[in-house]
Amino acid sequence: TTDETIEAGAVCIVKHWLDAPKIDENTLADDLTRHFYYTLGRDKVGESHLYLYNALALTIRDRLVARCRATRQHLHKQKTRQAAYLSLEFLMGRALGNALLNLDMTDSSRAALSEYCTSLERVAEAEHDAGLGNGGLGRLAACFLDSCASLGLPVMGYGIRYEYGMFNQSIDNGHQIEQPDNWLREGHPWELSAPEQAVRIKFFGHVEIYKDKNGREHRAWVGTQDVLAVPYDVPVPGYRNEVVNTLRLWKSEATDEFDLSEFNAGSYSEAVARKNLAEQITMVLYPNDASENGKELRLRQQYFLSSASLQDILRTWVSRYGEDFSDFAQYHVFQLNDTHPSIAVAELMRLLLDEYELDWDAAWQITSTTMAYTNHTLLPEALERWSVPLFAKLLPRLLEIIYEINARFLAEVALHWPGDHDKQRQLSIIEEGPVQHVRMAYLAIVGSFSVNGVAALHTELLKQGLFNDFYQLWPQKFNNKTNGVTPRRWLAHCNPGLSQLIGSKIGANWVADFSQISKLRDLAGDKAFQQQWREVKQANKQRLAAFVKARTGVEFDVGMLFDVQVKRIHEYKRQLLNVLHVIHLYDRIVRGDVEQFVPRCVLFGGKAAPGYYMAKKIIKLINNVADVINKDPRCEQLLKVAFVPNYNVSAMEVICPATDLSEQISTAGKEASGTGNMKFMMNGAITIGTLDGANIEIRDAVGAENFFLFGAKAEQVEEIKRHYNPSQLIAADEDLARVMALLECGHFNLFEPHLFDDIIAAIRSPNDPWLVAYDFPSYVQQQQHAALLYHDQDAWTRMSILNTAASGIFSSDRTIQQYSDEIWRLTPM
Ligand code: B1H
Repeated sequence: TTDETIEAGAVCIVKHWLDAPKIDENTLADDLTRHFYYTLGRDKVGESHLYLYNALALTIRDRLVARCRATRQHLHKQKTRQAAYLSLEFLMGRALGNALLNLDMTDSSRAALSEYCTSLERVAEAEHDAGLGNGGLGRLAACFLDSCASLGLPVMGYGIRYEYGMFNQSIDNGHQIEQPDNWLREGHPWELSAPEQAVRIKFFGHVEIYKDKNGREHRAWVGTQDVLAVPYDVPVPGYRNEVVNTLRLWKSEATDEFDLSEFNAGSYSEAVARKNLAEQITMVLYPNDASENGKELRLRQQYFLSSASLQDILRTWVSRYGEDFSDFAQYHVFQLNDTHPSIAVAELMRLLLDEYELDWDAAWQITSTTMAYTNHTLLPEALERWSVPLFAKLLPRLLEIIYEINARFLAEVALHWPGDHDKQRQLSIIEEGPVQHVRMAYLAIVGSFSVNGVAALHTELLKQGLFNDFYQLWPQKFNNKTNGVTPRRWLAHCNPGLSQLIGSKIGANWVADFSQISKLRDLAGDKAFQQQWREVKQANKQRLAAFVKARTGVEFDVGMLFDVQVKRIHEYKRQLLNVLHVIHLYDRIVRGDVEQFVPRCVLFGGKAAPGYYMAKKIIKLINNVADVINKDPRCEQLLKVAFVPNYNVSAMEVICPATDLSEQISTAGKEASGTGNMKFMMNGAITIGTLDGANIEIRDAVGAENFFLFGAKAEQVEEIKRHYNPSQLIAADEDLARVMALLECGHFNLFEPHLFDDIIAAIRSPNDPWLVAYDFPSYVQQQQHAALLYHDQDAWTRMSILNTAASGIFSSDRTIQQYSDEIWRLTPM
């Protein structure tokens, strides 16, 4: 037999298999058993839910693979414009429940599992969260992928397959302890690796100039130390539409060649060390939310992701259309999730110039019409700057290209502001100083056709403040895309009780078309419906109480108001303000001021960046305050406080359905958008919040009377800071004075003197950027207002229903539709 006949035979077999798929609803139970017995080689059912989980995941993956192939083939049939979402973070959480929901296979899976005498819930618990992100930015990327697939948009996610995701947090004596998150240890059944599609990534080396036979000058980046990027594909199912998109995660590996030379020279350990160096790149996620730390390895991660993803896309293009890039920009768009992958601007130039030999103008035309940049923060400490010496060492060719981009850009600046040398210095991509730095946000703006913020206020502040000069230069680039969250995971999946109730009233189409949720508005005053709504909330509170009890030992009483703040611990998010209010409630109880006191359970959760001293102190304070309160018999029926360790996506799935009051209390102008605020709103929590980020749009949507507003406004903040005197404010407010007195006498650190001195000093500092003392009185007042309203259960329930009903615009489907219409210009498949 010749190779050809073998191949023909194989094609025939594959075709036969594809034409008559043997996997469908009816074979699910059989496939589960097959994977359990054969793929995984198990026979004892009782031993571990992990194997059943893996067997079910593989069974579902089979079905995803089939649809993924069909989606790819559909795209291959005609030349289709597509987007790539480039992100250092994809905070996916668990995949099983979401896949079952989107494929409508929950019931059949439940039935299949019943033969093994276990519940789907128990099995699903065995899955590790894919915690490849820090917080909002990473989770946004995950919600976006769900929406892209559900809207049938050709969008591929590109990220890093970190060996270790966001660290696991435990609490020891009130202190945060970080443990590595070895999430792949027990396997990751969802991914499929494609080692044959690995690409080479260059680092270090130097640039050589040479002339070709026509006398044209070329640059070659040589003497590099190369690393392989190996793709692992994770399927992303759309909601009941047969579409399955792909999230491609890159893992770094050593190339083979240097192993050999060193190995043969007898330096076995050097060979291994090089391998380790290569594999280091994708070893661990940097755990800093909204602050950069300037580590070389992080820049390597950024370049590794950007280069691998662009090479992947260019290679596919060349294999289909040859090296003609004239209409490339018509078919491709790259969305940069913050500046983290913004080196892609220079890398696309390099690939087009050096690898495919386009001239500068052609390459720039393509780059600057395919790149789009999303900004996620105004905080100066989060704006990425890389030192030029580091760049020169690690990525010499890219630095050259950045200098050239900058030179041409500064010429444009000179034309726009003739003779204004300050402008050129201010806008330069290269920041001058003792050491030069590359301003990554400026590179991203200059190289992109679109620059967007993530909430209306945030975009306004970008245009009027941080990026004002760029806005004057290119007003048409700037646009807003208010964030959203997927209603599949954040309502349909995590709150089955409420979903069912909603479905019984307005039908099930809201899951695919979340604008329909507004139909609930007409039911907000319906007493019978209110009663059912409360019963669902009560059951969810029971579930959360059990969760809190299991993780902290604290017993929440479901009759009390559940007041929740879960998010990364950061001074600007002001968990501290919340603790001060808790101390105030405690003080009221102790001094007997309990008339009209509404009993509350206050829940905190969130991780502090390991190097963030104040954030860790705040965690310790929350825990100490909780200890004192929970042990005091006077508080027993009135106040409970818990800090739930290891807050993550799966924890939020239990927390947000059970929350009554959602704490969104950042200093105005500091939280770009927030997305937890939207998850709580969807699940019928009422927000107590400042006019910050998307809170403003939440309040506009639900009506001022259904939102507890307090605090300084963004435009007042600078003026307040000018003559800020917190000690005076403390003296003038009796409640705050008493709270500070309790803190300052060491009531919450009796055996650890001075423990909270830094926190006290921060609150009392005239330079406190977060204005904790300033906002305290109005915060307490709104908390009291909320408590009184909670007394009137009918009024509260009505507000709760109205919040869910008004949450339609906070679906990430709406956000993605806008990205698609206004930036990507994609056609649904
Ligand atoms: C947000 C970040 C972020 N903004 C640097 N910026 C990081 C910055 O690892 N790093 O270096 C990681 C994350 N994250 C958040 O994005 C905003 O604070 C939220 O307000 C916003 O809702 C979210 C999504 O847009």
